[in-house]
Amino acid sequence: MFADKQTFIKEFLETLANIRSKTLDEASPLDLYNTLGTMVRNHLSKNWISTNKQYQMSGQKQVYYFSMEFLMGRLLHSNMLNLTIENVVKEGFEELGINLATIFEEEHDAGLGNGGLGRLAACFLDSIASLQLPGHGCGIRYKYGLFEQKVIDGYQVELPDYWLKEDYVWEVRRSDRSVTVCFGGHVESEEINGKLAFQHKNYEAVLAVPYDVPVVGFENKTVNTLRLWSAEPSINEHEIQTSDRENYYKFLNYKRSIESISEFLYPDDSHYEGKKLRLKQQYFLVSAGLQSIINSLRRKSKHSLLDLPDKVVFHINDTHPVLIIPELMRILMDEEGLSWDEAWDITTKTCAYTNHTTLVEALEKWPINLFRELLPRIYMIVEEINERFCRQLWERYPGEFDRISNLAIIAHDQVRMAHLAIVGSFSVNGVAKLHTEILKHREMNNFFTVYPEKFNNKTNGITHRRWLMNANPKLAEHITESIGQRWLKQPRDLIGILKYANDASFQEKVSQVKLENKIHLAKYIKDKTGIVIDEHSIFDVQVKRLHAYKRQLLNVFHIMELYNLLRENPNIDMVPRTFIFGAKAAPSYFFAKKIIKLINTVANVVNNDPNIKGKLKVVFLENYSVSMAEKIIPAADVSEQISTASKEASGTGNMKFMMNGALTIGTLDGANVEIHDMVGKDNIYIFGLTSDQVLNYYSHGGYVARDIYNSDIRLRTVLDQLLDGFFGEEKVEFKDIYYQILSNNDEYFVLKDFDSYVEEHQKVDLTYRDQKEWLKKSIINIAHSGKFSSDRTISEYATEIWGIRPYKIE
Ligand code: 26W
Repeated sequence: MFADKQTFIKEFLETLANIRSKTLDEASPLDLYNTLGTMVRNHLSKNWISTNKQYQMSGQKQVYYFSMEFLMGRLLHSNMLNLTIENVVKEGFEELGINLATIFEEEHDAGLGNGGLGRLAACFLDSIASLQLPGHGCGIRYKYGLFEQKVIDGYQVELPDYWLKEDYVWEVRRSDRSVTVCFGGHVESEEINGKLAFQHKNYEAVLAVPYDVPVVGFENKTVNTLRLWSAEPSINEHEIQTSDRENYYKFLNYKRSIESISEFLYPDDSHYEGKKLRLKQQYFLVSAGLQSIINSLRRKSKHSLLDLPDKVVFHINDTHPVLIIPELMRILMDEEGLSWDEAWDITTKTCAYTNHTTLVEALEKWPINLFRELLPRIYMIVEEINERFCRQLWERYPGEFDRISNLAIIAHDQVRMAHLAIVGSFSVNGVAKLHTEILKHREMNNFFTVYPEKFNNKTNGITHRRWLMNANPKLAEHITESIGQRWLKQPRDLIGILKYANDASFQEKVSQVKLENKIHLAKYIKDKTGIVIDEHSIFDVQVKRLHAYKRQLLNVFHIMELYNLLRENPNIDMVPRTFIFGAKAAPSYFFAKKIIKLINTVANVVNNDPNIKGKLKVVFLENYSVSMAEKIIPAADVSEQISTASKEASGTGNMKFMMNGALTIGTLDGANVEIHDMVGKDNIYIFGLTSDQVLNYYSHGGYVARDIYNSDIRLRTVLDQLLDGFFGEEKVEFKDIYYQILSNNDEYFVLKDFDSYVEEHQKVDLTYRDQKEWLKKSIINIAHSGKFSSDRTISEYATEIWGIRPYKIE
């Protein structure tokens, strides 16, 4: 149907009539989107079926990536790119008078994730399929994705994100593959043939129904699967007599409580909350996913699961799906009849775990009462894992109570999920070199001593197909014109443009593309916010979740300082700057929401002050999302990656910006360290404390924020403006920020790093005036960004952790 323009047009009009009962002139943009989406889905279905068949026949080892979050964004454009049908569609649409770009805008983002961890999972799926690897995602089909953010009067307001309002063209409901997940009840044991057998009784049964989403590889025939689970009552509605009122109401309550399991995504990615529903979600995902995988293995061959580690590997994306470890033990022992030792041997050879954060407040720990009540059999297994582990430790460290209780999986009436993950997995990895070193030598040092062989690093990556080819097609085209198209499949080949870093015509083209992208973004900003920005100003961008450690506050303080300078002297010599923010705060994260209010308050004053002659503009874009990132990042000049060193495990936005030619201003944190290593110190703006310095202050003290307040007049002015109503708000509005810094001694070293931050920004300003120099640095960044393609990351996972090989689909 995409063979040539005419065939496409014919099929398009037919499909439109078939599925929407409309002719072209009656069709809305949404009709057109749905029609095209359906066609693309139909087009890939042959390869989807054959991929599944061929994996099944070949008995290839496959990876299942278990994650509570998949932040997929939109799929139409990326699927079309991977299937190489974009040109035909574009030509066909031109003839029909349809603008393809506006049709892409009709797709609702699949926002089934919070931020870094969820987007990483989505990039990984793209790379797994593109590298022809047998691997699939396993997640939850939340009815509501991450909330929609509105900014009202400068404050964040959250609205539900009902992304399934229109039919989702990419999913296929597979009720024939439904499984049952059991909660609550109690466990009875009896001896059968000299062996203890456990039976789960009186449980609440939940039907888990899978919805499959295809994951298309780039220019190959691989179509892997993202399987998302939805919770439904296991009793059918028509089995209930509606005349029996009491019973019917009971059923409705039960139905509601079951459906709540897959109702919404928890919107917090920084503070762990011990909510029962969240634990329910976690077990629901793991149990449903695992049962369906085991069922399919059983369908394939009748023999036992003893060779499971040769057939599959389960990847645990942070601790959220860690219950896969006891769940697998349960299935192997209670259903397959294996012994503890056999089951443990298999489990610890099939599970691998990635840690994504060292923030203590994000570590998952479940109260044992809640855990035991909800998952009685699973709790028994975790208890046994813990006992055996502690016994082993006792042999190794006799008498060292403290050390053992530090390492234990269950302690102080809590189950520590990270401990369970490390003990039950054969691999534990961090997501950037620095992060892994911090895990090994600080946060998880005790475990590293026990299991040094398990620890390894896999620096994150991003798919260059979505983030360069799709988001910045003109830059991609320009690169291809210069070095050929091998880089599309071998992103490391981007290094080929290094030789053009000083080439005037290459620079000119890069500059032109950037300007076009900036004009585009400026128009978008004007349409969305009414704010007019100068496309020749420096676009200085910080887009990411709002969190104290990411230090949007440092950025705002810098803006306030610039504004104070401009008020004093509107003629100061500076390149005009536009600061652009996008950030969602967790709904219960009071401090983060205050910072959003501060950004908007400062923006309002600065943007409306005619005296500063448009030299400074501040834009807060509401509802930051994957599709918005695709518009912003290609237009950025400066990428703000300014977390307190040691706090950001990796960051992936940093990589997206670099790949699109923005220069980074950042701390030596997360993957910034590796970006710095790649591009060299002259092509990145590094400032602030190092992670060692930060960690030293945390352990030994010695930092007094108030001293800086007292000695630095710039900061004193800025901080005082928070309290004196300078920005036209009530005086109490920002007092919490003020006291967080001065009374709580500035936990994230905002004041400490301020001076060096400002100094680097001055260098940015100076360099930008010399466009040749700036473009050279920009090109050097793009040239080195190939390392940060998730294709590299995934090849490392495949060979060093998963032990899986590419399998070519014919
Ligand atoms: C319990 C609530 C909760 C939910 C999600 C706690 C923590 C999380 C995630 C682990 C937070 C997260 O997204 N971490 C980010 O992971 C990215 C991918 O590895 C990294 O690039 C970011 O640095 C890290 O903050």
